[in-house]
Amino acid sequence: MTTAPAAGAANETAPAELVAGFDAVVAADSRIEPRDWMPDAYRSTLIRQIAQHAHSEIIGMQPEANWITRAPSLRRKAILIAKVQDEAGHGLYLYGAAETLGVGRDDMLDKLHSGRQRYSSIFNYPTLTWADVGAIGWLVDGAAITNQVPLCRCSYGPYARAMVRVCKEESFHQRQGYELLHTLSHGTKEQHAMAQDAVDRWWWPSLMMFGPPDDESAHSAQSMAWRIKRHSNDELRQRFVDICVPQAEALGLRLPDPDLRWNEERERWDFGAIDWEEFHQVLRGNGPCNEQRLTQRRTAHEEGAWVRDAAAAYAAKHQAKSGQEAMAV
Ligand code: FAQ
Repeated sequence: MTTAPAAGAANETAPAELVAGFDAVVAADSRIEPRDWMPDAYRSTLIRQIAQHAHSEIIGMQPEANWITRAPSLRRKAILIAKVQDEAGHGLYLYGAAETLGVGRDDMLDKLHSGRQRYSSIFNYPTLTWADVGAIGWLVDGAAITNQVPLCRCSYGPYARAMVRVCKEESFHQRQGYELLHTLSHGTKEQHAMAQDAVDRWWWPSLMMFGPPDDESAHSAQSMAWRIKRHSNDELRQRFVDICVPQAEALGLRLPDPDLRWNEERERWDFGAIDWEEFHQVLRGNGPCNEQRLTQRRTAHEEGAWVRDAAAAYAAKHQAKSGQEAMAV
């Protein structure tokens, strides 16, 4: 295909053959690659979603990192450090994927820090006890996998390929959370109560991770037509509930929803109403930890300036040296 215009360039008047070529690649379930022509709106939708996803990964390090120094054993501490480090890696793959669309990392971080780009609502809740680390692994990583496995077939190549590796790692994260909760649930009475309390607090926010209901989802229809998203928000939410109910039973924990019932006709679990007002409040910046998360992120960025400067100086020195060597050959 032909070379892409600069990001954001108006291309509403693009020649019909470019549009037809793009449509044919999407319809054939093939991949659009960075140098291919694509509609401006497709590009900006991807930048919005991938940047939001990348931001979620790095902000998502905070609630769990809160427990690294207090993990109950060396084994648990090593696992948690590895997991938090994985989330940083996911952020890097995703920022890299977004950069292929012509947007700079500094620009994305600037938009995160100034509230012009979002991160997932889920990371605005506090981790009050050690069991929250298990609930995040089981429920938050579980929801993330349910949402992200279909993204491995997203029509944009770099995003789809990043998702393959991310999903493998998330699946390990989910299992460690499940195992942690299983241990607590089958431990002392106090440990069981702590696990139940964590599940009580994380269940509903996890269901909100899938986004607003389909009839209020501004972007779903277009994103599905472009095969960025493969399933609607409600479809994935339902899939997640169906996976979690038997797992909760195996864990010996209760999901905090009195309306949870098996529906013979649908062969799916019916579940209670989600408090969408709470979701909108969190998106507006009024969740329990929004301010804390962004303040900590901005501080980390400012305090890390010397690392970025040192890396840039090293890269420039290295480049100058390899330039001199090339001249000498
Ligand atoms: N939080 O029209 P839709 C993880 C916004 S990674 C905040 O339905 P769309 C790993 C949405 O941006 C978790 N905002 O939007 C981990 C839009 O805003 P706008 C992150 C939300 O894009 C685990 C508006 O609402 N995963 O957890 C949320 O078609 C453990 C209308 O919504 C991803 O980002 C929300 N929950 O569907 C890390 C996956 N939901 O621009 C550490 C990729 C919606 O109109 C520890 N993203 N909004 O102002 C997606 O699949 C999609 O973007 C959705 C939303 C499904 C999240």
